[in-house]
Amino acid sequence: MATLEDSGSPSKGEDQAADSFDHKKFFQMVGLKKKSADDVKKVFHILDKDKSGFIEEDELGSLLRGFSPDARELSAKETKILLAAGDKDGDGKIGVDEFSTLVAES
Ligand SMILES: [Ca+2]
Repeated sequence: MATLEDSGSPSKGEDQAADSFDHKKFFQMVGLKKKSADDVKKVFHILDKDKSGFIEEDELGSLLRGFSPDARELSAKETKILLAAGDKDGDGKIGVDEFSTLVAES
């Protein structure tokens, strides 16, 4: 008899095909995880387009374009998931330390 574990799908009951962005895989793919702390901070400042010192939700949605100009925008759902993963203090935006932690955890 098959068990529930055989399904291999997340238990949330959501389709993984859409909204499939995985920041851990992405950070590894672009080599961010191997970069020095200083280089990770440089990337942060590129993504912080308005130089507010934080990556806000709209800037987070354009994350992929910080690495490739013709990349797609993240969906609203993907952006919220990524924000939730990175926003440790719950202020709704990602600071440089939170970004560094997010990369280090990937
Ligand atoms: Ca900003």
